[in-house]
Amino acid sequence: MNYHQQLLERIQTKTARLGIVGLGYVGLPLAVEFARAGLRVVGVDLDSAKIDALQRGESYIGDVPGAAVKELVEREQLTASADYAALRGVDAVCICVPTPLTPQREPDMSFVMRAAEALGAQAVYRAGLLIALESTVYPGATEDVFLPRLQAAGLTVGEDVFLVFSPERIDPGNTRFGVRNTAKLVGGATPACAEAARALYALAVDTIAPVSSLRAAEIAKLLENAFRAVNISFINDMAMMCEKLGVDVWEVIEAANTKPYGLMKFTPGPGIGGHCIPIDPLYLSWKMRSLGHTARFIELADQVNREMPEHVLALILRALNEAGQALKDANILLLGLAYKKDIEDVRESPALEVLALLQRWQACVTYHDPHVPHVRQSDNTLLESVPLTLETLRAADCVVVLTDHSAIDWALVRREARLIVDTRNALKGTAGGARVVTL
Ligand code: SAJ
Repeated sequence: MNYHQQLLERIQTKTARLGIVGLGYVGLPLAVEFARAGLRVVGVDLDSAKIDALQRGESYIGDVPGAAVKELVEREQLTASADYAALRGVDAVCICVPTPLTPQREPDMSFVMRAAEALGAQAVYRAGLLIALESTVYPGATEDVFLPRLQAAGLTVGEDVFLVFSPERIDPGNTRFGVRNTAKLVGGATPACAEAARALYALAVDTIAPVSSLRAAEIAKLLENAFRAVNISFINDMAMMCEKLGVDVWEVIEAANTKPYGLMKFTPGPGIGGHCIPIDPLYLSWKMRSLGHTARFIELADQVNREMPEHVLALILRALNEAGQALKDANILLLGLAYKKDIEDVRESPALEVLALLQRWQACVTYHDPHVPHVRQSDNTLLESVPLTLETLRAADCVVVLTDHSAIDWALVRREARLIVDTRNALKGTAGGARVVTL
């Protein structure tokens, strides 16, 4: 029996041991789903706080129930370690580490490279292993990173080691789609690689969508997120055009959305946040520049989306000015710092950019976010979320809606605030004395 057949058999009999590198918002839901499916899963993360929490049977990811973690850890179906040596002897390893940008806004592959190095250093690369990269990368990255290391380990991809790219599609806060019911793209270095990965992922995901190559899978993921970034930038530009035309962009969007075909609804906002949409498309535009091609839509979308915090500042300045008030020393209450509704994540959140701009203009800024108890500021001080009360609303010269969390009492906000700049149309359907300026 060859390595490929042995691997397939171990997967199909669920005797395979699976390693997950990176136990964040991608890796932990994946680890839990595979462990629930009956595989023995060992998760590795360099953040010992995550490991300690998991070993206590606790979850630190909003979408992953603590009870599920507790049960799987108690049964030793799921184990966690900060040491890559724990991965020695696994039959498959899924790599779910961050792929952010450098300060120069170019791909930062350091997390993937460090993981690839550590797997080699701990002799995890061995005959019979399946490696699945899930982190969003530039086209060609999976080959660039892993082929040399596997060859150096004396392994031949497609014969005694198997390599695929299978992009994560986690949508934080999405209560309808999770790991199991979101189709999983799988692109293999060879057909045998893809077959092994399809067998593995079929244990945790209902629908597997095979593609012909590593690059096809890498680029499909970039298409998904560039599609969102470009369309969100377009609707942000529509908001700025409608403002100049004196028309409510939210009404125009709802009107256009009555068309039952040919339109996908996007909504304007204070910019785009998260660790994917603002970042992933730039992995593609960066690669294209190296090939002498300008990814014009991606680069323009990035420019428009990054202008939005300044545009929100201009709305606030103008609204206060019309009330005869300067921004300097004005009491500004921000509602929502998370990068999108009903989640606790503030990474890349445009709300943080709005906060920083207002502070630079010497406004007195406080915030309320029911999901974000505090944020660390650039000067390393902690800013705490204030309670949403009559006092905090009435004390504000301007309330700025940046995240339309469901848990916020928008009717109270509308009743008690004097002036509101609403970048999310969160006040739709409310009534009250406040003057409301929408994006
Ligand atoms: N946003 C808008 N207007 C919109 C939609 C989104 O301003 O019409 C903003 C959001 O407020 C947020 C940012 O864009 O700041 C990104 O939001 P998102 O809804 O794209 O969600 P993410 O980045 O958390 O997750 C996305 C996933 N979400 C959706 O497709 C709905 C999914 O595309 C990917 O699985 C994920 O990125 C990823 O990890 O790549």
